[in-house]
Amino acid sequence: MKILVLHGPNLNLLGTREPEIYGQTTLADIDAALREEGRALGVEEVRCLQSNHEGVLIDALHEARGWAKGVVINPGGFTHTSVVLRDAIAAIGLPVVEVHLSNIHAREDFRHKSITAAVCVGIIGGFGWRSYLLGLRALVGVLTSQ
Ligand code: CA2
Repeated sequence: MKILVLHGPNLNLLGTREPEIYGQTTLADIDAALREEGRALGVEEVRCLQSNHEGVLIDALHEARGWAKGVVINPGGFTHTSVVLRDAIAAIGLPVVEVHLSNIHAREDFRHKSITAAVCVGIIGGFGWRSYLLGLRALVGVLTSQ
């Protein structure tokens, strides 16, 4: 079982700005923790990609059909804006878990709506970097019970 992890725009800045909201953990730390968690769960590969570009994220979702069993995605700000990302998630036919570092419902009104959530198998948010690990665990649970 191989899993794709996608990080959306600005998440490359993690650990360097706004630590009061997003914590001090860097994206490299999160990717390392995900790979370790994947090993513990018996996942063959956890492949991580960050992009600030909608099209790159969509291409990665399309390509995942050829090699991955499922996807963990933090769409970043695209969560609240991107119909095209939602369409790509819906189109690929793979289980996708949406994760957020922050609790989007406890923040500004414009973050309360996720355009992408309805086409994901589930969403996890508010647990900082641990949201990703919880998302990976949930995805593996879904895949092993299928
Ligand atoms: O809580 C999350 O994971 C978000 O997806 C993060 C997005 C935000 O737009 C969503 O509403 C919720 C923002 C990611 C930006 O990350 C930064 C990290 C460090 C410094 C600045 C931005």
